Amino acid sequence: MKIKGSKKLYEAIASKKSFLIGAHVRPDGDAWGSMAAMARLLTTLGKTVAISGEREKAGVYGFLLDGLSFDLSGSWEAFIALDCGAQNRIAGLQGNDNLPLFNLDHHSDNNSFGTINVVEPSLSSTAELIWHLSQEWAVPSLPLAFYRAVYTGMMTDTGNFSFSNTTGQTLRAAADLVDIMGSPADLYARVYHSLSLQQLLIRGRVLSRMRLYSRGKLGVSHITLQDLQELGLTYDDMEGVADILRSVDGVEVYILMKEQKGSIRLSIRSKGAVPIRQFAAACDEGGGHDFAAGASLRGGLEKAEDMIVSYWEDRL
Ligand SMILES: [Mn+2]
Repeated sequence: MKIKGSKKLYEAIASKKSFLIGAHVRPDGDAWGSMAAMARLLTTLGKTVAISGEREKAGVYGFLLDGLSFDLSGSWEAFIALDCGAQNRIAGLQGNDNLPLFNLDHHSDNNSFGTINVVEPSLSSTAELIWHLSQEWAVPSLPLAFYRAVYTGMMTDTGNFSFSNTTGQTLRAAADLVDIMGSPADLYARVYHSLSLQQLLIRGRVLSRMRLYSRGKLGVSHITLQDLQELGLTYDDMEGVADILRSVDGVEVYILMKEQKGSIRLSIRSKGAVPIRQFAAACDEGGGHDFAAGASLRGGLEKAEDMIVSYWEDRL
């Protein structure tokens, strides 16, 4: 696949030696996978690279980062933002916002904030975008760790190749990756079968509190600050929790409300028939994809649930 803007990006990369790489706040599998893949690709091209991120928060994705630098000291010639729909979503840009900013993303609401923008909403993930770039640029001798990072990013953003953003192209890319790197079984196990007991228990609480509205088409549940305290978890341990609400027959839209101090953070998901991005935009702060988005609402859980239920009442 030919990526729009790829030649300009390649030339800009070729003309520079040192790069900082960052992704969105609360990085998910695609964000970590993309950062790791881009760092491996640039290193292979002979560049100096550091990841601007909190390595200790990588959780199950930590294995993708072995040997990569997080040392931000030194001078840098460009910042590469991955998987960020807007500039204010970039984590770790502070102090480096004077650098040329390369924006590589797949969010359809990306507002082209970069000096160079390579945004392809038809792709499943930013990792898939990096895969196509590596093919188009014919980067030789990429390490195994590059392919594993790309696969992990694609796997997590597509719900192990099951969500509506999974296309034939996604699967062909995944097939090419498996041909090169061998079985993806250990990547699946590392990501999906490596929960702590506490992470499993929080899923139990979320399931037991699930409520259905709109004739069973809307599923809502919540996590409180007290839950996190009792189980010794942080919001960084919450990735993927919302998706257990997907299992119920008839549910089209499901929303996990996460209590924060003074506001509620929402994970908003759709099974693929009903776009939810407009709902995210109707919240106090929100953005994302057609079928997966995040937002926040000021106030407490009860007020947030009222807003959610009344919004969807006539729309499902
Ligand atoms: Mn993504």
